[in-house]
Amino acid sequence: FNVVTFAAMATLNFDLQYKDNTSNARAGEITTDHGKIQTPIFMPVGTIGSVKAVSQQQLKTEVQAQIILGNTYHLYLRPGTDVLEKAGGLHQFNHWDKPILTDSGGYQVFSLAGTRKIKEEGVTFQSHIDGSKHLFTPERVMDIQRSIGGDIIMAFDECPPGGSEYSYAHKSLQLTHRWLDRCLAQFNATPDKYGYTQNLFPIVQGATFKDLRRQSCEFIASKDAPGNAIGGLSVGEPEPVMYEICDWCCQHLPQEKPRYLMGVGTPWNILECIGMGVDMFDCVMPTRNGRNAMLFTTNGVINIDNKKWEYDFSPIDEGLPCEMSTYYSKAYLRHLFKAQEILALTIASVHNLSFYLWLVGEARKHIIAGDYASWKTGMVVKLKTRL
Ligand code: PRF
Repeated sequence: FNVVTFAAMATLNFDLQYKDNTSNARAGEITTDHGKIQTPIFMPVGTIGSVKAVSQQQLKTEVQAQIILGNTYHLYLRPGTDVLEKAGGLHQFNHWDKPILTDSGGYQVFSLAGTRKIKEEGVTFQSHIDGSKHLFTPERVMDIQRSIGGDIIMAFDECPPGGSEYSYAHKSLQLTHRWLDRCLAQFNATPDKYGYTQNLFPIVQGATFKDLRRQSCEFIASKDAPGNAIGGLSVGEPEPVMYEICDWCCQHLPQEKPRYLMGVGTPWNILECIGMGVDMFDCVMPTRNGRNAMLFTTNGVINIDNKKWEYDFSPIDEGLPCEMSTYYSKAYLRHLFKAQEILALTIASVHNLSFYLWLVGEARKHIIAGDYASWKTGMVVKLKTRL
């Protein structure tokens, strides 16, 4: 049997099941070799192959995650591709048997690494762990993501900083497009390593400039990839600009392919962008902010550190189908944070992720019911409330 035919047969499928009449929201189903994903979906971030403070068991039974993220940059630096290959890929290594998506490192190199230099060939950077020097090229990043074995892997892009000028954004976009062609060539020249199909998503860039964004959407659409991502947003631009560019990109990306908005965002950001036609989201916010005592609930935002909760023995959030959110009280979780008990980090992370997964599940229900726009308007107000 021939690997190329097998790969072609099991390429990710996107079944666009419902379109909302009152907005551009869609509900669909992505099928990968590690199972199905119902969209719109939120993907918990598991940077180093672990969603911080949360076990795989909790991700499945409490959070009800359908797909998690890993990061090429981190996994390459530690444990390294040799360990991952000998384990049989990340799914075997961390025992997550549902879909995995890996980001390419094209963002982490810029946001985390020390001194870095961008050239035509790729990016040289210094590890944030030990200062050692490395080179990421589009080819190398494809090879690393082949070794990690994510079901969805991302093209190597440059994400220009928020507020970039037109001339820089334009040059950067052309480089990202040349890198995409090199990613595709390398990806197509290398077989799947572990017997299931990997899918490469290209990334739209172009900063806050509509003509560049349109150019990028058209270039990327011409590659006919199984899905497309929108990068370079939520990097410091004003929120209305983020919404305008996201909406613009959705209008210029293919209807029949999943659209992934990278690294966004707050619960209300997610609801607004679902309304524009985004299908997939990831963000560190529920876990990172959770570890900082910020809770997102069905009634609004809570800072659980606040004295206000000292005697509040009501559940963290009664509105969620998550045991941790309904079983433990606000006063107890506040106490755990005050005492710097490590369980606090787990409860807050599991709760926040459950909330995010609940939110996209509710969005899906309302898209199917055909009343997404009116539901969203009320929900956004409620979720933004500071309790
Ligand atoms: N590119 C990649 N990953 C990302 C981004 C990007 O632009 C963003 C921007 N919000 C988050 N993660 N490769």
